[in-house]
Amino acid sequence: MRAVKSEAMAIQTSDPSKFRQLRTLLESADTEFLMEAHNGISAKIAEETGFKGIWASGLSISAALGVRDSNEASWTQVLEVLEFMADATTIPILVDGDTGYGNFNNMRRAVQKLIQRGIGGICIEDKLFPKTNSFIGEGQPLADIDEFCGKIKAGKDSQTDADFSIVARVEALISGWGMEEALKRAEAYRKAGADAILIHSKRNDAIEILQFLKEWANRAPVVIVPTTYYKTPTKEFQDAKTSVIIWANHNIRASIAAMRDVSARIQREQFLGGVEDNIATVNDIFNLAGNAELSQAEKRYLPVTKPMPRAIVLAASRGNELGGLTEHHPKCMIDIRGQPLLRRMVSTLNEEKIREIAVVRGYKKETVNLPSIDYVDNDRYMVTGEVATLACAEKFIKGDVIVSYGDILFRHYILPLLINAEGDIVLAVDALWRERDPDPQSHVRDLVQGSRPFRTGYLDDDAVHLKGMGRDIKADNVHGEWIGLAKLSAKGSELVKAEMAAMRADGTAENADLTMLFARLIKSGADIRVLYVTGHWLDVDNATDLENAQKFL
Ligand code: SPV
Ligand code: MG
Repeated sequence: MRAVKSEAMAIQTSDPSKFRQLRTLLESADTEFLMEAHNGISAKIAEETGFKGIWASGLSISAALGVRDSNEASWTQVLEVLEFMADATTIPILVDGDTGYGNFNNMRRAVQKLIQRGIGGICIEDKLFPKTNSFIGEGQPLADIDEFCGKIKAGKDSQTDADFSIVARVEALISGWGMEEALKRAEAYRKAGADAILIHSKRNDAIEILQFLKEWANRAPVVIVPTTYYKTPTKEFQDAKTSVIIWANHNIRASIAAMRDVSARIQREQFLGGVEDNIATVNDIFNLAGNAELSQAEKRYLPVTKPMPRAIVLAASRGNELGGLTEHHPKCMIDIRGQPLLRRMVSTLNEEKIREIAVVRGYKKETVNLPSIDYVDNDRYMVTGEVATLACAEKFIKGDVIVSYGDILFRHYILPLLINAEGDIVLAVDALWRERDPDPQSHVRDLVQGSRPFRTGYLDDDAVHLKGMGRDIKADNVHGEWIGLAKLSAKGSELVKAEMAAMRADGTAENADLTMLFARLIKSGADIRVLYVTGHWLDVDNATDLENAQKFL
């Protein structure tokens, strides 16, 4: 069976085990290839490209960490990187274990830790700790053969999975000791239990590697690293029965070149336009990171949260009674202690996590320009009424919606009460309307008759239904004043749109105010609920209101 991606987890699981997969590559009759990677993302890219295995290069991991390939990164730091690489992929990793991080005892512990993290195998080289990269200097001292064989044996004896591989890397050619020494060491390491021999060369041709392969005659799998003899066609190594070829540092070198290019260009141009088409998109990163799986998991495991309503704010009218104060902007933009009225409204909505806000503008619309809001315009605001203004926002009347006048201020607690109130259409109604102004005729007021008046005390929790609305309610029947704030459920939104369509059809939509809309809805059988509040709001119609608004805050 091929490696499988676990559906439920971002961490990848594999079948067969990664240990078996690596061993199969080493023992395969064909020449196989390992691609260098040095962190989670490069490992993912190696797998995505189609490689069957990864070389966790010491040089590359060190470079990616910004340190030298001289055991400057501790072995546990390397282990951390390997853990990310292994979690991110389903293909096996052969880790460049340098000299085994110490003596036989350090090697034993390293092997156990690598197995715990699902690393397929380790390659150790016969040099001294701290190691030096093979391409630096001449005549690097080699490990004592017996000491190195002991290390291989200790590793093999301590592995808890029979398929874990130990590759013994012969540095005799690198250090200038020649072919005899290389073959002698390779044979000793094979006898000590190594699962494969890595023969390394720093020549820029493959002469000594091909000679080694010939004389070795397939006694154990051979791994090569053609970094310096890259011009030799791969076919020559395949014909010589190379087991595994490691492309040892090409991802780190590619990324260094790419990062240099893009950094230099941005630095030079102080502009991103020049590089955008040459770099991976942010979405590409999300895809590589497996964000799709996380969205699926969120659906499975996170509690379902009710989407917050959107809001429609009606702010088309000038506010004539305010005279000169609304000469240059409508009243929703009047400054109330340092902030336009509309901005205070938007903050109140935002505090209740309402983010989708549509404002219908009219008078001096260009001055209504707060950010992060959808605007629609009623350009006929001079000759139309509230229903026509609301109709301009028709595309936003769907799902749960809060409809608000743009000239009101209210205490924050009112909004959550309204959002959570039961009913498809709910109006926030001030039961203390008389205290605001005892004369119902003093200015235009949206008076309300409920199925019962407001009651103080604990028992005011049975539903109140709207019975009448508008100026023709008899004074004795008035139970409150609509504060200009309503909630519609998804069904309520549909009812409102249907009633507005009916009003358009019979020619009443143009000049109607919202009280007429609600009055018609109850006449046609809709259940409109009343949520009583007790003061704690005001609207801004005239200079006195404005004065009260300054005090209200
Ligand atoms: C590595 O990639 O770190 C290696 C191979 O050990 S080399 O750099 O060629 O020594
Ligand atoms: Mg190395």
